[in-house]
Amino acid sequence: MFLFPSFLLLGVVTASYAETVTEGAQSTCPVVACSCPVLNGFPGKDGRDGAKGEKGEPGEGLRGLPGPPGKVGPAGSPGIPGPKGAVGPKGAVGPKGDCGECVGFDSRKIDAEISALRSELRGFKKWVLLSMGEQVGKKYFVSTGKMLNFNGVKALCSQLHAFVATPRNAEENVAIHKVAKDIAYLGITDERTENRFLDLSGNRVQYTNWSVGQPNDTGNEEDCVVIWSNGKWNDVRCSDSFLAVCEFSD
Ligand SMILES: [Ca+2]
Ligand SMILES: [Ca+2]
Repeated sequence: MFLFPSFLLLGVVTASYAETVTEGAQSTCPVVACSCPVLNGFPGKDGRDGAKGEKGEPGEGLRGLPGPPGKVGPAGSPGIPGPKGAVGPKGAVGPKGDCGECVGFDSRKIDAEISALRSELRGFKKWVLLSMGEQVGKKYFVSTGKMLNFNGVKALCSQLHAFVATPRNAEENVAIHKVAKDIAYLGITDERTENRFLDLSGNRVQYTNWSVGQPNDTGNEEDCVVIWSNGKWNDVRCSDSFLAVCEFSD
């Protein structure tokens, strides 16, 4: 019951289409060949990409202006140290500097302090000499308490920045006699020439206080001089040990 309208509709469409095709086909194909007209299908899918073409020739357009400089790149790593250079010539001697100025010290102040220390040391030395010895003028005679041979006495007094006690007059002889309190060496010898007595500076002695019968050079070997406890002198062997008495100057 519903098929009739459908066939009817199909017949109308077919007839209409046949007329359209017949009109267009008059100039393209015979009626017999196009007796069964069909509808064109939808376009197919895109084909695969073709092979890459060769690089083209450079264009002939105008070249653009150069761009601005780029930013400075990061610093590179240090290179390998170069070889050591040759020693250069010696420089000229510089000007003489003022030590006081270059190290910030006042040389005048230092000199003043040294002078003050020397004065203080002299005072201390004088106090010691007065406490331990006998003073005659600017001389001080001090017993060391050491019993030594003559060379030992000379060395000891030298270490004390003094000389072996050598009386130049009766007053000094008394002073040495007081401080010695024992047989003590004097700074007098005749080692160089027998019976010619000299002090340790090589000067012939002017004052003497020999005991009776002295000097007698016993055994021809007495070339040094001692002062006895009575203040008298005797020549003795220099290798014997006696008290060391030194004299200091103020
Ligand atoms: Ca002698
Ligand atoms: Ca003698």
